[in-house]
Amino acid sequence: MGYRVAVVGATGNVGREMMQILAEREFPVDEVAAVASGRSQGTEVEYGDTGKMLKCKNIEHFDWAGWDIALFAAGSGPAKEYAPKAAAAGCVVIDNSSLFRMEPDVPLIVPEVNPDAIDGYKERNIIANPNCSTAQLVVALAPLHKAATIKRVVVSTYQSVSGAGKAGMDELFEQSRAIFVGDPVEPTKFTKQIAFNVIPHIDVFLDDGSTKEEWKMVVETKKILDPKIKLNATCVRVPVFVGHSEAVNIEFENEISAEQAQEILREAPGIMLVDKREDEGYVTPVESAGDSATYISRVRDDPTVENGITLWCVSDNLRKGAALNAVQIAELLGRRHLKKG
Ligand code: 11C
Repeated sequence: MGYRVAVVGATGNVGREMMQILAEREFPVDEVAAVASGRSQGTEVEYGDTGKMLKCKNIEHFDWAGWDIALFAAGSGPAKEYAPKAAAAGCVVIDNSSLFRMEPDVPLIVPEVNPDAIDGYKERNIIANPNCSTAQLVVALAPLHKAATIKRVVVSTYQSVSGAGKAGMDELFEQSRAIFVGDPVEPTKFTKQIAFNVIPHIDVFLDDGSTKEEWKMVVETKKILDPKIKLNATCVRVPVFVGHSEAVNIEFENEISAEQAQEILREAPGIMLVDKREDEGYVTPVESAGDSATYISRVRDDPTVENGITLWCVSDNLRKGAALNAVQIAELLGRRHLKKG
C-alpha cells in the first residue's frame, strides 16, 4: 500500500522535477495528482520517464481530503491560500516557497542535517523546504560543524537562472540569441542583462543593503544548523541554466586541516568530494545538472585565520535545492510518521 501524493505547481521547473524524482526514487505511490492553476488545467505532465501522463487538475476545485502528502512548488501566493486548506484536510504539506520557513511551529528540514526536527510537523501539518542556495550549503557545513564547530561563514553564490523559473531560463536563451544576431537585449525577468554578464542582485533589497536572498541564507542556516553560526552572503545570478555554485570560507572554533575536512566530507551523507587539485579535478554546475549530489571541490586551508577552510560547493538547484529535498522529506515523513503497508 502506498501514498496518495499531490504535486502542486506541476507544470513549473520544480514541479516537473518533483514528478521525475518521485518516479526515479520509486516513492511508494498509490495515486499521484498533478495540480496547477486554472490556466494549466488539462495540461499533461509526465510522471518521470514512465510514459504515464497526468492531466493537471485545477487547484481552485481540488479536494484535499484523502490525500496523504502535497508537495507544493507553486510559490508563496498559492501556498498562502491553499496549504492551510490542504493541511486542515489532513494532507501533510511540504512547501518549497519561503512563506512558512521561518515560522517557529513549521519545521524547516534538510534530511541529512536536521531530520529530528520533522517531529514538530504536527503543529501545523506543514513542513518547509529551504531555499536552494541554503540547502546545498548546510549539507556541506553540517559534517564540518560537527567536527570542529563553525564560528563564521562567508559565502559568495553563483546562482543559475533556473532558480528564477522557466522565465529566467528563457531570458538567458533569448538574450544570448539576440546578442549573436545583433538584436537589442531587453531585460524583463532580471533587472539587467544576464547573457554574458553577472548580476549581484537576487530577490528584493532590504534596508541594510543586503538582498532577501542573502538574508534567507543567514536565517535559514541558523534555523536548520545552529543559531550561533554567523554568516555573511553575497548572492549573484550568473548565466548558467542549471546548477548553483558557492565559494565558501569557514572559520572554526577548533582546529581542523583541509586534509581532515576532505576526509570528513568524503564520508558525509549527500556529498560527493571531487578534489584532485589538477585540471578537471573539480566540479562545475554543468556537470551537477541532473544529479542528486552536493559536490565539494577545492578544499584548502585559509592561512589568514586561526582555524579556516575555503571550499567550492556545487549542486543542481532544482534537485537538492528544491525537488529532491522535498521528496527526501516525504520519505523521512513516511519512515517516521506516516507508515504504510
Ligand atoms: C533563486 N534561490 O535562485 C532562488 C530561488 O526562496 O525558494 C528559490 C527562492 C526560494 O532565484
